[in-house]
Parts: sequence; C-alpha cells; structure tokens
Amino acid sequence: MSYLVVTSRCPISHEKIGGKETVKKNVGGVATALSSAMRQEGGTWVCWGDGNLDDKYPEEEYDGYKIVRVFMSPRERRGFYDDFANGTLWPLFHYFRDRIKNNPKGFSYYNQINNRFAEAIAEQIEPYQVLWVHDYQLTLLPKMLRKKGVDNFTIFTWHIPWVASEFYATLPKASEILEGITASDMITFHTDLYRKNFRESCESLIGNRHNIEEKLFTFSLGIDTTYYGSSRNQNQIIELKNNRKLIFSIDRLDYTKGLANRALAIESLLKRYPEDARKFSYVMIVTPSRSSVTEYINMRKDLEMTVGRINGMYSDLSWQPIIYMYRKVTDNNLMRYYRSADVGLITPLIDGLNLVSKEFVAATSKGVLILSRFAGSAYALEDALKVNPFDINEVADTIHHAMNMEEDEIFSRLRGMKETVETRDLKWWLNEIKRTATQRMNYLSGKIEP
Ligand code: GDG
Repeated sequence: MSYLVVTSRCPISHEKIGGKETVKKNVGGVATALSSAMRQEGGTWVCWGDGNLDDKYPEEEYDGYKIVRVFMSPRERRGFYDDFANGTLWPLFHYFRDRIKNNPKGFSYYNQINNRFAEAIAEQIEPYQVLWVHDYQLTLLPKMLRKKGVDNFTIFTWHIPWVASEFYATLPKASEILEGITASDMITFHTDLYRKNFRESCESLIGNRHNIEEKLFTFSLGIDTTYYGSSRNQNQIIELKNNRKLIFSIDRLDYTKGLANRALAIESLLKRYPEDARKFSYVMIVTPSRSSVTEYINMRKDLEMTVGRINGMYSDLSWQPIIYMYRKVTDNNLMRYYRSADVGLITPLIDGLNLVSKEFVAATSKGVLILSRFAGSAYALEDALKVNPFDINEVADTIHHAMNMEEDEIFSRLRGMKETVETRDLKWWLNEIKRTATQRMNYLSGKIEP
C-alpha cells in the first residue's frame, strides 16, 4: 500500500549549525513510527520544512521515499503553529482552560497553512495512494482536499486526547474542525475514551451525516520492540554509588507532562520518608520543545527554580536528590537510562498516549513503572503502579513503595506489561491500520458487505 503521509514536522531537516550543514533527524515517536511504514511501503511524505536550510531541499529522496516540503513565513509560523495549533488547540485538548488563547487571527493563519498543505498534496498525490493525515495541526485538510477533487482513501490519525464533548464545544471553530476531520474515510485514536468523546462531539455539533460511527477505530500506537527489547543494544549499565536506586524520567518540556509536580513529589518523599534521603538519585531529563514560545520559556524558569530549591534544601557534598538535565540525549544514552533505572517515573497530568512508558517497559529487566492514570498508555499497562499526578503525596508514597518492592512482584508486574507491549507493537499497529483500511476501501467500493 503506497501512502502519502502528511505531518506537521518532517522526519529530517537540514540545518546550518556552527557554519556546517547537517541533517537533523526528528526523534519524536510519531516520526519514528511513520518512517518505518514509509521505509517498508514507499510513497511521499508532505511536511513543513522548518530547518534553516530546508528551502534548498523542497523535494528530496530519502530512505526509499520522497519528502515534499511546505514552507511558511515567520508571521505564518506564529499564527499557525504558536497561536492556533499550540496556543489554542493543544491546551484545549489537554483540558488547560486557562491557557487557551482565542486569537481569531490564529485561525485564519491555520486555515491558510492547511490550504497550502492541501495544494501541495493535490499536486503530488497519485490515484492509487492512500492519504494518511496526522494530528491536530492539520484538521482542515481532508475536507479541503475533497473540495479540490482529491478522492483518495483518507486515514486521519489523532495522537493527543480528545476531550469531553461539552468541553470541546467551547472552541470557537469547533464545528469547522469536526467537518474537516470527518471528511476522512477512517479516523483512529489511541484509546476508546477519546474515540467516544469524538463521536459525542460530532453528534452534538454536526450530527451523524457522515456515517461517523463506522469510520472510528482505536489503535494505540506501539513501539519497535525489536529495538527496545533487543540484547544487541545491551550497553553499559549505569551503577550509582552505595547501591542507590535510580529513578528516571524523560519528557519534552511541556505543561502537560507534570514536571513541577513530579519534583514536588520528590520533596514530599523526603519529608514523609526522611530515611529515603541518599537512597536514590532522580535523573530528570527534559528535552527542549517549542522554545520560541514565551510560555515555554517561563515554564522552564519555574521548573528550574523548583528543582533548584529542592536540591538546595536537601543536597550535601556527596548527594543531591534531583539530577536535572535540559537537553536531548542520544538513542544509546536513552537506552542506558531505560536499562539502568530501578523506577520509571512517568506522571504526565494528561497525555494522549506516552511512548516513553512503553519504551521503558520493553527495555528494562528490573524496573518498576509508576504511571499517571491520565496517560493514554495506562489503559493497556494494567500492571503499572498507577498514580494521580495531582496528588503529590500519593506519588511520593508510591515512589517509596516502588523502591522497596520485592523482586517477585517487580518481575510479575513486568511480565504482564512486556507481553502487552510486545504483542501490540509498532508492526501490529501498522498492520492493523493497513488491514482495516483495505477492508474499508473494499466496503466503500461495494466489494464486501459492511
Ligand atoms: C505526542 C503525544 C503520544 C524524547 N526525548 C528524547 C527522545 N525522545 C523520544 C522518546 C519517545 C518520543 O520522543 C516522545 O514520545 P511521547 O509519546 O512520550 O510524547 P510526545 O512527544 O508528547 O508525543 C503523545 C505521541 O504523540 C504518539 O502518538 O504518545 O501523547 O503528546 O519516543 O523516546 N529520544 C531520544 N533523545 C531524547 O532526548 N533519543
């Protein structure tokens, strides 16, 4: 099945760094998953060329498929990306009411850029290709393309939560966005809850005129377990002094990830269980994200003040509770942390799925997973220690419990979770989407009964 994939970010970008031209790989989970599909099936990937040298490469062949780049001016970037996609839709779909910006100009840029994507796709798409659109930045595309006469089978994959319909209805452009997405032939979500919320939003705002129910599917994105679970990648394990337990997390800098609450849970742990001091080190890696947005710059300052305050209170010459790093790490180093950690502390306030939790489960042979009950992955990872990330003392108690868990319990919890992650891996996800798309195409062309 040849795809024309559309995402906001590209799998690679061309950058001039320190006077030298380099190719930067996008490390996100979506990029990794789709790269694997494109390598296997071939096709075209349409995306936004945001690298500072990308304009030299409007089209290029890469890894067995073709990349086609769409460009925007700095003003369009602010309106489309900063204001509407990340200033309105992102907080709305994560229930952050107070952070939602309602700048009407933002939507007109969003509309304009979606239209630019639609033009590029209409030019590139071959009649036999399946169009596969991703995420909240590109909701208007499917309808725009239908209007341009593009009638290719279209899949829309939603990667973040879909909120309750009464909350969604507060978005000024709520109906237009639903009309945009529902022009697709198949729409996929990470959990049944998001799928249900989406259906209810459609019912209350646009009715059932697009046969919505039959288009909706839940396929929770999986990871490449042959990579994360492989002993070939067995690199050096990090050993902390005095048998200290290693608690680990890695997240993009984002208010949805619950970073400050997590640091406060470490403080609460030290208050509630003073005997745990010096028995652990918490390695908190935060990777830079949306660093042009003022809110994110301020969020970083606040987080660093909280971490600094806690370390200032509890550190001595030979120990500090939180080892904080604000940077990207290499794949190899990430794997070392996954394999070395005794506790994976993954406590977003809300998250569409959270691939890190699945990667940790696949890579570790001894770790305990503490997981927010508001991460989409919590539905599948039943044997994780589930916490409410807003309840800081509960998280602290759970960390204490995890550090003292008997090996038998650790292994039996891991066994169940590893089985889930291995059977519902990336290959499974890609195959399920392909199989369902084929079935629906046959149904729509009248070859099979519903
Ligand atoms: C969105 C939704 C949903 C991160 N830092 C480094 C690094 N990573 C890799 C991780 C993981 C991926 O990036 C992050 O994936 P998440 O799922 O945790 O989070 P989002 O970026 O917010 O993704 C989310 C996802 O889409 C997929 O649908 O799960 O809910 O918000 O793969 O390993 N990798 C390396 N160095 C880093 O510094 N090597």
